Amino acid sequence: MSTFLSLEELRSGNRRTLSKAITLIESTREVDRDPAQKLLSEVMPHTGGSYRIGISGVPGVGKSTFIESLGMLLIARGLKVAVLAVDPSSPFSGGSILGDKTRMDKLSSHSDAFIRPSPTAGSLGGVTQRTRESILLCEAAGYDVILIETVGVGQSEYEVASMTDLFLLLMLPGAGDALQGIKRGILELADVLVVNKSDGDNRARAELAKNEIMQGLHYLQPLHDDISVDVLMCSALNNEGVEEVWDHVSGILEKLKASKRLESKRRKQTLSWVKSLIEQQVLHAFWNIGDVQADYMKAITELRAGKTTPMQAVEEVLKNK
Ligand SMILES: Nc1nc2c(ncn2[C@@H]2O[C@H](COP(=O)(O)OP(=O)(O)OP(=O)(O)O)[C@@H](O)[C@H]2O)c(=O)[nH]1
Ligand SMILES: [Mg+2]
Repeated sequence: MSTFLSLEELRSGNRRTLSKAITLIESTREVDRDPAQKLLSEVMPHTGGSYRIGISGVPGVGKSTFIESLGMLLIARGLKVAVLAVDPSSPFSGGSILGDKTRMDKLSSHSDAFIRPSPTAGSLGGVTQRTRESILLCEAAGYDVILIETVGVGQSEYEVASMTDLFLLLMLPGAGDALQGIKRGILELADVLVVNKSDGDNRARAELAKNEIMQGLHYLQPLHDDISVDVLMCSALNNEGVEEVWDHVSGILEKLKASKRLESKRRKQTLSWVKSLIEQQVLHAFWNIGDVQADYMKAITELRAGKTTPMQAVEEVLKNK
């Protein structure tokens, strides 16, 4: 597969080449492993030039609609936009991309945009791992802004926040509804909060949500002394307030960049990525040691039969490894 992929072609911005490159790094085939690693090493000097933005929120809050609206705005400003979706819960590849394509109608057919669905759950090393590498490929291909959509229901937020420069959380109108379903920890990840669907009959309810969220934020320690976490309102559907959201977001990003905080944030992210890669490989290697799987099944069977304790079962599996 790699014979079709040259760094020059990728750098020239060919979208098909970028697609193929992502397919290569997502591949679980052993033969693709080395070419994928080689390609990633080659692109490294050409990465880091984009703004990486995580966009999250409960299902149906309007993430895809927001990305369509923001994406078209960015393109109008002369930027190239890549959209990556992370949905670890998706049982098959691109579970929601059919819906997304219709929500991102204009964006998906624009030559300055690139949209990629979530990798197949069960990819080696996990979905978010592949997304981190896809970001690098998109940067090498010349994309200026990379938007990463993730469903706001679990672990994926933490992982997306750990690979982006800024995390934007979309919220629903209505007091009580606003914080519903959002775990406190996820609120803490947000650099910017936006109440979407602030249109028509929802306007008053959006104000309520905004106030409630601001009160919730009151108890949180801000991430930076000089950058407050603000709550904005928009209607992604009607294209209202999205420009203000971008001005706010880009203001924060420019501030982080000018003060070198962006650089140090990314450096820390890379270090913890390396650490988690090592941990993953060690785990992978462990489960593939000769008798480990058989010993595990045996220990579990004995545990179920009440013949052993959990600690003894662990010892049995780890013995002589
Ligand atoms: N009134 C109104 N409806 C909106 C707005 N944004 C999105 N919607 C609608 O909300 C529904 C869900 O929008 P999506 O953009 O698919 O939401 P999502 O968060 O991407 O959903 P998942 O990908 O399924 O998690 C659609 O019917 C949209 O038309 C908005 O600003 N105002
Ligand atoms: Mg969506």
